[in-house]
Amino acid sequence: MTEQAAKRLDTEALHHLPAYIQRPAYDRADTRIGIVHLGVGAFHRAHQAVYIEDALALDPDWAISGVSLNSRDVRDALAPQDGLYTLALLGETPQLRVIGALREVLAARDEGARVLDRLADADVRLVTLTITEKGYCLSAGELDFAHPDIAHDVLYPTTPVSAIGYLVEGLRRRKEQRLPPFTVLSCDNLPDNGGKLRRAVVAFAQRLDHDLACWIAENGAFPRSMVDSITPATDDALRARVADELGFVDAWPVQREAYTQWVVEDAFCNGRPPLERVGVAMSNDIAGYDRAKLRLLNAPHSALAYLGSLMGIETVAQAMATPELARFVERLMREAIVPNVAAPQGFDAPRYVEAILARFRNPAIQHRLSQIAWDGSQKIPVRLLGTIGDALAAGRPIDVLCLPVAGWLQFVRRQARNGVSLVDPMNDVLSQIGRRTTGDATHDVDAFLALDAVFGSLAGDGRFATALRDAYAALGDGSPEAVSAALA
Ligand code: CS2
Repeated sequence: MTEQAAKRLDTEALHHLPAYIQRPAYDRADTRIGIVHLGVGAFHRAHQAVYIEDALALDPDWAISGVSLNSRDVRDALAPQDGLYTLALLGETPQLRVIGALREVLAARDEGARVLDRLADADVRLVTLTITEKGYCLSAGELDFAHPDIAHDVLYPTTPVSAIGYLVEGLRRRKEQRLPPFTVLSCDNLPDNGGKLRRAVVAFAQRLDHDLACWIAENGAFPRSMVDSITPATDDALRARVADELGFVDAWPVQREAYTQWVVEDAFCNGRPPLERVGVAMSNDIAGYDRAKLRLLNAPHSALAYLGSLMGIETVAQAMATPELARFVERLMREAIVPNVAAPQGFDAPRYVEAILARFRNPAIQHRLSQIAWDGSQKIPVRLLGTIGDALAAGRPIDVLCLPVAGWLQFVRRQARNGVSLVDPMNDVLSQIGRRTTGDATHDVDAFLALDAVFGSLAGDGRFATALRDAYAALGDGSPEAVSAALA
């Protein structure tokens, strides 16, 4: 590493980067913060912020104030870097690019008042979110008023902790100041993400102030969107490579595959960045896209995560190089999921499946199965159970679809019995059930099926319970040999 490598990436460093490193093509000082982003994690920084980076070269009004709702890590890493960070595009010829779209990074736990000031700032016209499934505090698709964060925010609405609480307090202040609302754009992997967010925000506002709820419902906008790009977590190898190439230390670079897609419903209430000029597909009907992506990419991803982890495999590419697992996931997609995806017009399912499989196989991407395995209680319902419900309603078979669900149960069982806690908001109850499993399919599956927040009404469907017990039994003791035999 050169002598310079000890120095941090920052505004000054931009003048000293190797010429081939792409950097902001606009003057950051001339930009204005027009977007507040809640959940400024790696996915946002590798995806939406990169589109906005391109948009800023066309219109300086849309720089981002990035907010972490829970942790301080991103703020602490990026504040000394003036919000600058490096994006590594993984492909045959890896490329680095320094992104300048984040003009400010706030940690809400310390700087809640500043976050609210931003939300009430007339220049801010768009709030985007990547807070993951659990950040919405939903139960059966509706806002869960029993969730501790929501219960807190109902009591103390001017000092919120949840994303919903921040949005509603920001909107309340705007109404009071006679400012128009901002558009609220969900960028999370949830079906009908904008619709769910609208209902949650309006329901919360309704608890506080009927007029505010009406004002939001009439004047606000909550477009739906579909986001897609595989973004493995940052690791030390990436940090080292970035320092080496840049000649400056970046405390938190991000990486993603070269492929990226963002489909956004064109329904904004207060202007928008020139998204259609930077590769975003603007559409008036995105319902089909988000379902196709969740069912055909995220569901197989979860299948690989749980079945692959049980087999002792570490990454998606390794899982795809394991013949019985690769064969199973292809079958899952082509035979079991495609018939249950009501495709958007012009959608070519076989081509979509082929492209996803090629992305999964990409050996340049070290995407850890353990990362995808997080938050199973939030992911399984939206990725797999909807498909199972549709298949049952149409009288189609569900045995193949139940195998990854059973894989998740076996994974929970294994972690609990090994004393390893899950990265999952339902860790306590899941681990408790996991510890009490006996290996008997009926006993174990029925204990899990009692989790209403996960299985909902599907638990009462005898066909589902039977198929899930069979799949669980087929995975035997969940050992690599047993799983491998079940897939063969
Ligand atoms: C993955 C997604 O971690 C996960 O659960 O399935 O993050 C996936 O990589 C992205 O949705 C791809 O767009």
